[in-house]
This record gives sequence, structure tokens and C-alpha cells, in this order.
Amino acid sequence: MPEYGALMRERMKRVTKMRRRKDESGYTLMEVIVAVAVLTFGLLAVASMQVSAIRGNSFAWDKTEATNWAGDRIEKLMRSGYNDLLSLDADGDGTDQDADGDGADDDGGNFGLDDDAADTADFHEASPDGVYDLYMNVAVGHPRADILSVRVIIRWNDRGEAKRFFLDFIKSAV
Ligand SMILES: [Ca+2]
Ligand SMILES: [Ca+2]
Ligand SMILES: [Ca+2]
Repeated sequence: MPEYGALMRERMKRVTKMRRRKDESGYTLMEVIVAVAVLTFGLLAVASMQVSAIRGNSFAWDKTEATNWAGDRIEKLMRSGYNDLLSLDADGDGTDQDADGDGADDDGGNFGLDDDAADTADFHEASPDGVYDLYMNVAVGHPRADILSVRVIIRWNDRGEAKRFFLDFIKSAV
């Protein structure tokens, strides 16, 4: 029996030794470095994903705002009657510009439809938040007599980049 007791003691000693060795080893420095690196890369990836998501959202928001505001204005203009629009070619560069009747502006100015500055466009309005500029030009008798063309141009700045889009519609006298 004493032999058995000694055997048990020896066994317990060995188990304790093994446990201690396991505790001591824990994580190696290399394992910690790799874990930190993986975590860092993971966090960086998530952060960059969030930044691009925020950027995407801000661009989408800009576009939606511009479209809503411009759509509202364009709708209003399209509801205007032929005679109301007729008088809007204030600077006259959209009226009687095609004496030879070939459908093209005789002096190459495209009936003033492309004018997108406050001093050259027939009409200019800034959005209430000052972010968007709307310009409108009217070409009378274009593309045909008794029909007028309207071009609405929206301009805005998207993080320093100039953006522009335009929409054309025609209005018939009858
Ligand atoms: Ca004009
Ligand atoms: Ca012409
Ligand atoms: Ca003009």
C-alpha cells in the first residue's frame, strides 16, 4: 500500500508540473503580435468601409436634394403657359436666330440654350440652401415656328467638383 501512495504522490506531482508548464506558456509573443495585427487590419477595414459608406451616402443625399429641388422648379416651369415662357427670353438670343430656317442658330450660339451664368441666362435662381443654381433659357420658334424650347440647367459643387445637368422640354403654342 505505501507503494501505491508513493505512486499517487508522484503522479500528482507530475500533473501539477504539467499544469504549471501549461500556465507558464500561455500565449507566445508571436501569437500576441499576430492577434493584434489581425485585429488592427480588421478594424482598419471596417473603418474604411464606413468612410466610403458615409461618402456614398453624402453623394446620394446631394443628388436627391438637387433632383427634388430641381424637379420642383422644372415642374413649375412646365406648367407655365406658352405665352408666359415666350416673354422669358429676356436677352433675345433665343428669338429669331434662324433666318435661313435650317433649324440651327445662324450665329452658332445654340439659341442661348447653353447659357449657365447669372448674367447670360434668361433666368437664374439659387436654391434656398445656396447649394444649387438653376438657370433657364428659352428659344422661341425653335425647333419649329409656334414651338419653343426650354433648357433648365442645374449646377452645384460636390466636394470641390463642379456638377451640372440639364433638361430640355418644348412647349407648343396650341
Ligand atoms: Ca435668351
Ligand atoms: Ca440657321
Ligand atoms: Ca443668353
